[in-house]
Amino acid sequence: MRFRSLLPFLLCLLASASGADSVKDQYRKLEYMIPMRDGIKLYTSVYVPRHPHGTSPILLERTPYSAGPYGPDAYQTGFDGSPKFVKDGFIFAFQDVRGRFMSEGDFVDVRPQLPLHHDSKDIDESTDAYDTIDYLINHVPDNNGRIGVRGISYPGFYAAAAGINSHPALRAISPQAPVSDWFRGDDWHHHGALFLQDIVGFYGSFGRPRFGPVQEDPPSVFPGVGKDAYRFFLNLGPLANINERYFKSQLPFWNQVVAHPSYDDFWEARNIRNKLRNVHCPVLTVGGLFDAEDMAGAFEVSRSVGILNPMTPNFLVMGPWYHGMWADPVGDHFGDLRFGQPTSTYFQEEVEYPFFAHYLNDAPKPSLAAATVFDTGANQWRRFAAWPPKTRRESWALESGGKLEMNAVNSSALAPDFDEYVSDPAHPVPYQDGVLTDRTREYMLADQRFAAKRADVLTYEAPPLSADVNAVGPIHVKLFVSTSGTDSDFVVKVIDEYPSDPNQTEPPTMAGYQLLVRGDIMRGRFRTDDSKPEPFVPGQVTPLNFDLNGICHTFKKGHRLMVQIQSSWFPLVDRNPNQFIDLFRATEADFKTAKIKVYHSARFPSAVEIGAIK
Ligand code: PG9
Repeated sequence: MRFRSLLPFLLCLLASASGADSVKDQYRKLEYMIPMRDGIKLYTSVYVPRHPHGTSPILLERTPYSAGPYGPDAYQTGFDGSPKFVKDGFIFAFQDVRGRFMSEGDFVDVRPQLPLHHDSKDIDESTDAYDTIDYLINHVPDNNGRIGVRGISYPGFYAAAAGINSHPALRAISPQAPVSDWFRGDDWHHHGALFLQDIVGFYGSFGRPRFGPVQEDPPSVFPGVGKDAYRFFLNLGPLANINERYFKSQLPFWNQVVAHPSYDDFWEARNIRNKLRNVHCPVLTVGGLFDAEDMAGAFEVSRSVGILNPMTPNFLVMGPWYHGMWADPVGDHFGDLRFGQPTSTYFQEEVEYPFFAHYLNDAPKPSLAAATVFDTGANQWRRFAAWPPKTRRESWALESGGKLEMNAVNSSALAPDFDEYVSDPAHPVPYQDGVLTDRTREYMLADQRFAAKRADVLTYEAPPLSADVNAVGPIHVKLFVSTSGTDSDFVVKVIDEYPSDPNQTEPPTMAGYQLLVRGDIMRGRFRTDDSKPEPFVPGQVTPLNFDLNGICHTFKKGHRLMVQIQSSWFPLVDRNPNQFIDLFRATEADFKTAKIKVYHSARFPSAVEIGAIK
């Protein structure tokens, strides 16, 4: 979670004089309660240069995480991105979205976008942005009549929403790791599977009702997991215990999650992807290839803007980043990976600043490709005319004996045509090795050797590559499976196994490393239609097809492509009782072991398909 605007507030409390004073030296702070069309007023803090050089553009962030610090003399300690923004005299504005912190009104999580707006009562985040922009342009001193909106994660959702039916003064938006769809791929669910630790930890405080403007988050009703999240959530048991022990049905959004266990009108209304219409301003969508929270949102918002607004300049940047890492200093490493270059600084100085400086302030036009994506195996930026680019499809087939072969024909008719394991909800596969407290960001690229040792994880590996494979784009998972239950989860992980011989060019620390390049989970009941969940017929071979988020990764010569399959990923994801029942009402007795089979035969040729360039 990135409580980005909250950070300056916290830092402000602890700040050495340097931060806030340096901002206070250069900027003066104005505070507004901006009236929306329905009369609700939204708190907005605006930092304007003390010594303006003519007029300047406004860079706005709309956030549910506090536009504080509040009060005329409490200043933020700094602004995200290149210092050139400040040097150019940009004006910075921060707004508490409707119903949050010091703004009036009622908060609605990922507020549904209205198809039409008949009168002033018809409001949503696009109208609140429109009314805010109109007010700022007409009230903020020394502005040049042009506004940009940016934001990371939840603020990224509001940046995307600001582009819908965009105000003429809105000249550029940058949704960064934006929420796009909370049931299919962002934050709380991936392919319908609930991301347990994230949602419980987040809503314990964020989800508590508010009874009027406040300056701080309420204390969480969730006590935290202590030292060992795996043990905590295993002891917690079925999902029903979350309300029973902690939330007490007092958190409205959690109650809505419980009431909508499949994709329905509730989730459709909150899916911004097909609402991104009439986006008249250029869009720079940003995401991280190792982002554990809203990676899907970056790909999906960019794709949707392009489809629904074909004439609008639309740029995507995906770096080797965890959630929001592109806003942090330098960015030359993450986990055990070293990138050999300051990827975050590159983004801030060569992409984000030139993008806004051009469209808001007539600076030279940056030469941005449609998609600028970092190759996490070759450690280089690649530029594509479209995302995903045209690729050669390579099918890597699962074979008996734990082999993975490209374009194999499942040759041996004599070999057993399936592998099997027992999935036991009492002993779920950890999502990462070790005793862990908070959900890590490093799991997205962690060494998978810990999982390979488990009997309930199937591992398939190819021979050492004879040449580099430049894998680009989404990965298509095409399995044939069975379960002895009536529902099960399937986690598929695509792994880059480094050579075990330390004499290779790789750093010795990476010898034998099984680098997770991409993994994701499919809740089996949603395999055909997540609005119509379907049970398995116990023991019946069943196709299971789904996509893993895009990658841009060179599997180098001498490395091995590896695939792991398992049926739990805990406590990242809640456990499946291996029964087609409502998981929010399951009892401990409902959790059963299941025998899982993965087939690999001429008749049932399980495989993963990657796209390769060159
Ligand atoms: N991904 C985080 C989040 C988004 C939307 C709702 C709740 C959490 C975030 O970093 O904001």
